[in-house]
Amino acid sequence: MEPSSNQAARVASFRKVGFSAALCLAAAMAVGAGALPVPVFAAAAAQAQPEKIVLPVRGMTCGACSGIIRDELRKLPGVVTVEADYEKGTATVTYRKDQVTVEQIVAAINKTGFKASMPQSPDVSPR
Ligand SMILES: [Cu+2]
Repeated sequence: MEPSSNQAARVASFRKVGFSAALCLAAAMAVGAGALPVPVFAAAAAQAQPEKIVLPVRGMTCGACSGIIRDELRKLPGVVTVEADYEKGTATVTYRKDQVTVEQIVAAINKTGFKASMPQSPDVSPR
């Protein structure tokens, strides 16, 4: 599939600021291209921009489950925003990679009793 010029421009701007363009593009595709919350990035323009990642999480069955994950991840230094969606089975996290790693985020989710895994390629990501 040919990337749209919009996507290409996005990748180019990510590269300029040192983003992992492939990862961000994967996240954007996972949530549907164009659904990327641009204001989150714009607000952080002054400093290094946060990475965004969509993690598959198993075991969530209701809003309280996603709330537990949100509360736990918000305690982690470097985590900027957390959206946990029990219907999709995903946790969408923006974080500062100089302060926290994806491994630490996954470990924090697993500590709650839910099972998070590293992000998959867009082809097999839950929607
Ligand atoms: Cu629940």
